[in-house]
Amino acid sequence: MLSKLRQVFKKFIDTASAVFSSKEKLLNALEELKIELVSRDVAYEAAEDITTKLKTLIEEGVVKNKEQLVSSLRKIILEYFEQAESIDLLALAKVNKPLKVLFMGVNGVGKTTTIAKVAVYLRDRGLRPLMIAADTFRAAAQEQLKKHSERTQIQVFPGKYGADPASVAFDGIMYASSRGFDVLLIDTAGRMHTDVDLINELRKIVRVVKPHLKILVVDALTGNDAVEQAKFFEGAVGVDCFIVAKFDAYEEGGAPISLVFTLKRPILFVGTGQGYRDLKPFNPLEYVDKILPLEE
Ligand SMILES: Nc1nc2c(ncn2[C@@H]2O[C@H](COP(=O)(O)OP(=O)(O)OP(=O)(O)O)[C@@H](O)[C@H]2O)c(=O)[nH]1
Ligand SMILES: [Mg+2]
Repeated sequence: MLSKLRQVFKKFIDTASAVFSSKEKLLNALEELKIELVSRDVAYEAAEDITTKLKTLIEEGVVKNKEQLVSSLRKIILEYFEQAESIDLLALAKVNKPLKVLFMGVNGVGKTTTIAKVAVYLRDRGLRPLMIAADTFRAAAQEQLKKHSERTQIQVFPGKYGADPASVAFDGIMYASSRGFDVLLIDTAGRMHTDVDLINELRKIVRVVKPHLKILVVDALTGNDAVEQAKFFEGAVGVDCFIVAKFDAYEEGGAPISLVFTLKRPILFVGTGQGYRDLKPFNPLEYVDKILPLEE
């Protein structure tokens, strides 16, 4: 996981540590770092911010050796994650009964699978989730959630293929209201920014459901496009936090930095496989430990 971004930083740190006496060579190394970060899914603005901050620290004489390079880079990146206000799903579920959570994202990123995982995560922690199948656009979507329901024994509120997803979601909320569910996990159809009808439909779902949390699911393997998706959904309906699916197969590494830098919203979980318990809370420190290990 994340090996390519780690290599980029390692190469830069080795090169830069060897040329501390030459300002010109250091600047070249920084420029090279910026380009390589972008090639590993770090959004251009984020890559520029990282290298500009580091350059200033070097010029001010704060960073003079390898250890200081590593610790400064770690600090710069950790600050991005600290700027995004953290979200505690379990705490939110305690104060909102039931907590309404809307899952959205482009086609095939992992929304439906992620809902089943989040449902299992919540049940493991003593909560009662209900999955609401408001993807009425794709015929197989209903079946998919039903299958997850059978396997996990977590209830699903079904919708009909072709029905209005906002009314399915609304009916699901009504159904849940007197039945003691703690969290409602609402699935939606995958949509691209070019699907004007589907985007208007998403706006309608948001108006009707009034979710406490709008989660954008992104596929780590999408690379830099994940940032475009984030900007688009933020503009269309607003995004409260991310779940990054398919993190288990993710080598490039930069997507978490890009997403959080761009929207200043946290990453709630990462998906780490196809199993129901392959969902981990995203831990910025663990992430930074992987891409910029203290000792190597
Ligand atoms: N390796 C891995 N595969 C995942 C992960 N999350 C989802 N997948 C796989 O990605 C594929 C698509 O997942 P879905 O959950 O159907 O995606 P979706 O966003 O609901 O798709 P649409 O509803 O068609 O837009 C499935 O084969 C999942 O098993 C993950 O964290 N790791
Ligand atoms: Mg789906």
